[in-house]
Amino acid sequence: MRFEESFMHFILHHQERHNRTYHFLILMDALISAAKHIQHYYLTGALKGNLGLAGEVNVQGEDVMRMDQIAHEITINYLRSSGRVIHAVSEEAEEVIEMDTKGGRYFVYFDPLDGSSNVSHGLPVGFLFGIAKRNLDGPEDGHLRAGKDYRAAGMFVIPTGTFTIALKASGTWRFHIDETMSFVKPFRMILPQNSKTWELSFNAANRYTFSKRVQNWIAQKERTYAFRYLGALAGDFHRILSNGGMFMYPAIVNHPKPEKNRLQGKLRLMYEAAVVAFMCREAGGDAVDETGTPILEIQPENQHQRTALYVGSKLLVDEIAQILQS
Ligand code: FDP
Repeated sequence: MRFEESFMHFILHHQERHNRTYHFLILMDALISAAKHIQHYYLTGALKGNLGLAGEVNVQGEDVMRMDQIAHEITINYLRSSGRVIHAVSEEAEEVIEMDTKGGRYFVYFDPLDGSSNVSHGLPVGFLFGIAKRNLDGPEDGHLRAGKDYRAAGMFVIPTGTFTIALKASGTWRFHIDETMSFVKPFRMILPQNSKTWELSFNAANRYTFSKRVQNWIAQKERTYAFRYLGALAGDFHRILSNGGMFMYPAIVNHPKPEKNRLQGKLRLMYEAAVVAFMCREAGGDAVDETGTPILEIQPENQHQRTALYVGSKLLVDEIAQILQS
């Protein structure tokens, strides 16, 4: 009989190999439990037909679907009871959430249900998270951390049962859920060099609202690469990690209704863009914003800050970065 290595064993071995404490293991156990719990709600909710709008508006002024709120509360509950988190930042909460301010070691930034337009269809959504560590030796250094300071970042694609995580300087790894609800079978993700499988992923309806140089670049590339868009960052980025290419959500600068321009882009820096950028860099790729600045270098000024995002194979990201900087 063959037993696949589980994620928890994988992390245990990783911590032991690097002579580290078990605190990170306890934090990961909380995140895994939250993801499984959310997956359960998502599947049973879809079956019962109760994934509708909750009739509330979130801090970004968007409709909150009932699942977003449920996923947020589930995650907060597990993080709090882990006793390892000092502060958490959630897409669903305007303020930073204080947890164990004395004993907590980690800052956790998360979006518990990303890609909410897929919810009412029962299609894939993401649970994205980034983790930074408190400065235990020196002065307190706050929760606003650039992606380069993250210790780990990952995403669950719900309800497909895939989980991808990148560990600082130790690569990006994918796991699949088995019949016992364990994430198993670590597989190291490295972006393919061969451009045959590369894809481009962006919302084509926005194409003519991008800057002229980005539009021109797309026009040059569109016959070279396949095009895919699910509308949930985790699902779209999952494909890019496997196949190579680039996911982009550029700044909206040419909208026919100027009030609808999004000069800062749409996606959130701390719990969306920096999370996928971290995973991408550990898999050999890169990510930049609208000025061609590496996403992982951006120092956030606010936990809900937005950014434009170009993430994927290094060759394409370098190419677009050059154009954006010119
Ligand atoms: P959503 O608004 O549906 O929650 O940042 C959120 C996000 O989804 C990403 O997951 C997704 O990549 C993008 O926004 C989709 O935006 P568009 O609907 O504008 O394409």
